[in-house]
Amino acid sequence: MTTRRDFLTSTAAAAAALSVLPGGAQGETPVASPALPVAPGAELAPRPVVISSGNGIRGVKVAYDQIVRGTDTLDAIIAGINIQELDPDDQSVGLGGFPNADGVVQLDASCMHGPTKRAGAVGCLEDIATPSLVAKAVMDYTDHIMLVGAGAKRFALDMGFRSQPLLTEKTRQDWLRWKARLNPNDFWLDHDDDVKIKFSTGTINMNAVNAKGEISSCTSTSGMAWKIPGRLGDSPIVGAGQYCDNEVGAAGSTGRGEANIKVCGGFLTVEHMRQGMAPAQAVLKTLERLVAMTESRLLRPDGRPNFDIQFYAVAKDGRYAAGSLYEGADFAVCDEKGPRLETCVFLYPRGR
Ligand code: SD4
Repeated sequence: MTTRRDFLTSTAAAAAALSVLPGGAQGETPVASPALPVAPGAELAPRPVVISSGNGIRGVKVAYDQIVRGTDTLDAIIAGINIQELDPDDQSVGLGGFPNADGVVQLDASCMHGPTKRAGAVGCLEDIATPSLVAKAVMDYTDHIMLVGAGAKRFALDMGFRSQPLLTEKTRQDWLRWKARLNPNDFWLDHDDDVKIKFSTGTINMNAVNAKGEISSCTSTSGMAWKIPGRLGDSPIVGAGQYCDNEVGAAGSTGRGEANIKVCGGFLTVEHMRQGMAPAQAVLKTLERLVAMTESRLLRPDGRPNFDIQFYAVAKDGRYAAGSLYEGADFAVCDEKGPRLETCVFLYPRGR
């Protein structure tokens, strides 16, 4: 049993252990004890709650509604993620996702189901629009956790998934432009235009906790545009792209996967919550570690990373937050107040 005195002591210790908390995270109270399923004061955080990267604004509502009707948290968030995977206009995931340097769309996804402590993942999956569902099929129907490449595709076909071309006409045109602009001295003529290739939000991560405190997480992506064929990002890596522990919470990431992999950011964020940090503090602590692990070639003259990355976290008691290296990122939430975008806490203000 944790007494009130224990709680106050551990809270003070956790607060003291934290360095400066930029980005408006100061207001949050650290959780009392990792052993407590529901922290004191958590009655302010309603459950169920679903959070995701900003591009999941439609998906969090679908997932929330399903969870309220009794659907399992993992099935519900995958239904939310499927919306982006099947949307040809979202060029960061599934159908219409940016291809690799060869013009081939290779998709990554992973998921974790808190109540049963199971996980599944696929990497470099071609021709199947919903890698999140294939990752769940790996979890449901095999004794493995991760399948990649040709084996992942064969597995998906065996499981009844439909093979389809994933490169849309728009994405193919963007790829041709990228190729043509690569080298002014090659035999590809630059297109006679200055169309900017627009990078969309990039990847979807979604996490949910239901009224009973059951938690799940899932991440799906087409990865970095123009990547070297065969490249795996953080999204399919359990512990990096997403992680879920039913006793503590879930966390996931979007942004530069190479940076996340080195800090196992999904796992690390959940571990921060286990140590007593509130979600906002947990994501900021992970971002601080990530900056400390950034190699010098990726640092700007002011010492800050020349890329951005986000972490999303939900605690078992329903509190949630998302954090970004730089100010200005949004994330999507749905609870009893309905779907909305909220602002990420951050390490660095824009323009400073
Ligand atoms: C990756 N984390 O493959 C993904 C990409 C991403 O915004 O999130 N882009 O590295």
